Amino acid sequence: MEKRRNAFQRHAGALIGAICFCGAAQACELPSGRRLETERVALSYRTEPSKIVVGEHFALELAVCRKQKAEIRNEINLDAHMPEHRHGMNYRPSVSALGSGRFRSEGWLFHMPGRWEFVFELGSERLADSVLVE
Ligand SMILES: [Cu+2]
Repeated sequence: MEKRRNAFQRHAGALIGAICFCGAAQACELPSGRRLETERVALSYRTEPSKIVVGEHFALELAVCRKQKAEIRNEINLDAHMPEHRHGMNYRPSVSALGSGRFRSEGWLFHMPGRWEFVFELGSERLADSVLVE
């Protein structure tokens, strides 16, 4: 565990191990929010408050579901960065698993206006979503 934490230290992200994303692979019913998917997983997320304000903390509600039976390592890593500026956040959000593929992540803060990209890594699956913060 300690070793793994070190491997992720360069990311200003949140990592949590040993999580079951969902029970069986099934039709992915997810709560409303922004929906992202790959061939193997789908997720929806929303921020709290829904409008991200520069320099103010926000939280993230995330729901994840497997579309296939494929093995997915039970790890989740959440991060955000500004691709044009090549920097990430100055804060490291925490993640807690709420069960049934639901997660709550707190401690997010975008310190500059512009284009930010959320990056959600679920095992080897990587999903990204771009948002404009004014
Ligand atoms: Cu920037």
